[in-house]
Amino acid sequence: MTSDLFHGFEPPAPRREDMAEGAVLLRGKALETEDELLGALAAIEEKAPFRHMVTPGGFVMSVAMTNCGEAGWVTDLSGYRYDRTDPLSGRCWPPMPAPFMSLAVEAATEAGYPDFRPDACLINRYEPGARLSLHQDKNERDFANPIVSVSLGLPAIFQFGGLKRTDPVRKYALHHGDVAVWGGPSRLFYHGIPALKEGVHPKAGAARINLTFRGAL
Ligand code: MD6
Ligand code: FE
Repeated sequence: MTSDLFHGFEPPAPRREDMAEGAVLLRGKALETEDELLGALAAIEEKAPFRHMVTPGGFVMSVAMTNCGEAGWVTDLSGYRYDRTDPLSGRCWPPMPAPFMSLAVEAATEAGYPDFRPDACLINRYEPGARLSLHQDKNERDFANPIVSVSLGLPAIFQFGGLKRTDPVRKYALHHGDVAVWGGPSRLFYHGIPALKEGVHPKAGAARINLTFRGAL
């Protein structure tokens, strides 16, 4: 008989989960630096506020976005692309804060991508009801770079499929502090986030924040 059973403890959740070849989930990886991350985010928002961008098809996105780093991901009626300037201000995006960069490099290294140095960070803010339909991340120049994705605030379901839109999807609950890294054979897998549930997070309020680090240029 194990003492765990005797005391009725749950076994600890695994810290590392493989989602697919090349794709791993590092549970709680961002918790150590959550306050630095959220503080740096507040400073970014002052210079480059969250905004609802328009897709090339003319739909307003339910997810609000901003960026930091040398380049930022933008969409408007003319298409999706990376741009060195914020179209709202006409100025450069705020630089990537040191705690963002260290977390991205550490997580990528743990996941088997030690050479990753992101030049762009797309920041997504979901309020209850906001969603991101199944898509591939394919506006980056070099798919040899993985993507590092940090979840903060309210939990969400992450749908992770395959190379074809119609491939079956697996679902992962992403919580505050979880970091997903994917690249290699799964770099172009379809993924999405169904409508965020209502809630309030003690550190982030009624929202989920997702930081995705990319090698864009
Ligand atoms: C999100 N993430 O988690 C949306 N893309 O809010 C993405 O679309 C994403 O998490 C590429 C790699 C990781 C991601
Ligand atoms: Fe994506």
